[in-house]
Amino acid sequence: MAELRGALIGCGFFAVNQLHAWRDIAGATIVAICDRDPDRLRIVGDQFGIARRYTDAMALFAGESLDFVDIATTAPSHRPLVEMAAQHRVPAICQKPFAPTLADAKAMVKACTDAGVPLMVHENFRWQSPIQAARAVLDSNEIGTPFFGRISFRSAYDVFSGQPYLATGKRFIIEDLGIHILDIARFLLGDVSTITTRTARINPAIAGEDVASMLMDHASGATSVVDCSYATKLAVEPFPETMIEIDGTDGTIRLVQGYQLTVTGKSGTRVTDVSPPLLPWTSRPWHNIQESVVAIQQHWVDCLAKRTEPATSGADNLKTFALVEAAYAGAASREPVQLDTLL
Ligand code: NAD
Ligand code: 89Y
Repeated sequence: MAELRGALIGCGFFAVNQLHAWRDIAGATIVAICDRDPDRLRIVGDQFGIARRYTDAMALFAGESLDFVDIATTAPSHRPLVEMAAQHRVPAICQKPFAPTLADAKAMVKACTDAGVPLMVHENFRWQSPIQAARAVLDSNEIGTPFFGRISFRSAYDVFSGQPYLATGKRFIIEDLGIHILDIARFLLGDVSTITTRTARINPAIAGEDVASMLMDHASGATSVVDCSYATKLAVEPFPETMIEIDGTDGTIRLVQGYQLTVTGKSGTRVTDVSPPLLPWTSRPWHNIQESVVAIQQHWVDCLAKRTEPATSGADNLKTFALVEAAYAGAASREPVQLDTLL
């Protein structure tokens, strides 16, 4: 297959990882970049040797012949940019959170479906190698049928210095980080029917909630607890590790700090180091997230080649995004929220 020609819109903090990852992926090249901030455009264009640069996305679509666009801006611009891609019949990847509201996300899925173009949300946490290792254990049936899960992310890492907008939004941890952890819960235990949520703001310097505890019923009958915090000071800072406990009819999975995976099942107990690899351009502690960027972008290229739907397609991500909306609604009402009322 000929090399795919892609463009990246949004050359900020996280986009640098996406551009490094594109360099590692065979079959696709980023031929043009766009950012409305000329300084970011220059810095990133020079760093990655990309000469074709635009400050306006309309001009990018008009000026380039593209096989896909990779949208790495923050949520407020996602809907207009995805709709622009659909208008130009260009397949699109959109960073999480998919959109500011579920209504926007649904409109974006419809625009791409109507235009007949693939849409994938860059929901990368499920692509982290430790999470994939846990999924592989479930697929092997070693622990039987899961009936309980706890997916946990607790940290006090300063995410605000790299991403200052996280301190100012009315919504914080569920929309920014919890979305990944909720997606991992769906990935491991299946779709969710009901969610009950409690939130708190511990850090007085931020506008949104930095603690969220969620209890979920899965359609399979399993129960899960998803708990997230950016107010948890630990002896050894675990950022950005997600811890996992799954109990099944024949055994258990435990993914603990330090990327140690313990599986007790039909063939006894096995402890494995599932640390993510340190790639030449990645650095600790972000390497876990950075490596998953390569995996999800490779998945996109594979799906375009095979004309198959990406695992985290726009349509799939509506179910993760609905959990975010349901969590905020349930935190406000202190009542359980049924997901089928939103989807
Ligand atoms: P950022 O503010 O550093 O960068 C965004 C860039 O987009 C800025 O340079 C801005 O000028 C540009 N931009 C915004 N609107 C634009 C438009 N309409 N046209 C052209 N350029 C535009 O933000 P960031 O921290 O890089 O985050 C970007 C997205 O990545 C967010 O949605 C964030 O949640 C997500 N993110 C994902 C992960 C992950 O692991 N998946 C990690 C961090 C951030
Ligand atoms: O924006 C967030 C994300 O997607 O992963 C971690 C993060 O950078 C901070 O919470």
